[in-house]
Amino acid sequence: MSEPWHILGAGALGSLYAAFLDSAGANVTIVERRAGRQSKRATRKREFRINTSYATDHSEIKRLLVVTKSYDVVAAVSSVRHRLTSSSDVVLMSNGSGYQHEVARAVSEPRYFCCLSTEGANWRCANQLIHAGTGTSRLGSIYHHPPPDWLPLWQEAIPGTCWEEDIESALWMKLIINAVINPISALAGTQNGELNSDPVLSTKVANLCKELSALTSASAHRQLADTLETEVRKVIAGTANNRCSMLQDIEAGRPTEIEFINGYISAEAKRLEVATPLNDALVSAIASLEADTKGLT
Ligand code: KPL
Repeated sequence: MSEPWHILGAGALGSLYAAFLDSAGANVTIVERRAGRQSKRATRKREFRINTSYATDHSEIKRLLVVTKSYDVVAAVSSVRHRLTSSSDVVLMSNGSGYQHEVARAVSEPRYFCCLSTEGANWRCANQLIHAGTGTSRLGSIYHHPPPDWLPLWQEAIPGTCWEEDIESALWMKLIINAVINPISALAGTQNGELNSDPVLSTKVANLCKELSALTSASAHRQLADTLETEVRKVIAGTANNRCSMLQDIEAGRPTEIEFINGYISAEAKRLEVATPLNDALVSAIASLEADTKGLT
């Protein structure tokens, strides 16, 4: 029997992975950080046979998947620090960059892995999860750990799971994709597809890709510079009917992940001494939009 899996951040994507692992026979537990959410999870527990535990419990966590918002990863993992040891493995699966090293500094006991997922999931209603799009799950380690012993379980449970030796380049490409699609469509209030079909938005995409290609050429991922725009356009086409996560956050009055996406890029640009005025302007524009909409929801 494989080690039990714990999941922090049981939104749509976290719950989809819980269901995947459960269907392959893994023992899956959702970790709640707040009291009072038991009843909602109890209904889900009947559907997926998934357990609930609280962060404050004491049993050891051997396998942990973290699917919170990027700005919440450090707090989420810290809340179960007393349950993690040097034989624990933690898989980080949030958008953006920067939090991976931050959390490893804050909670240094476990081994960390990253997962880049292109699965789509959303809630039809409070307890009914829809698997909206089949994608891939690329696993890897920015600390150069070898493939873990639970990789075969993931490959059985989650179709399209592969081990990525150069996960850092894959993370950079995903960062660029989010840095282009999320703020432009959030500011325009549109589905992703309009970024290819609307001439004004499409020009914004082209200009930002050009700026980020120049930054990529100066980075450790320079081999990706020439393909950035093609990759971004492909994801726009493949997710044409999506409203991106940043737009959903704005509409729900939640904080966005702008600091861990375009904010991280601005910091990298400063470090590499490359000017990124379009990207920097998007950070400010989203921060203002967030401030304006906070009180309205
Ligand atoms: O990851 C996404 C997001 O919305 O955060 C994309 C790929 C842009 C899909 O909407």
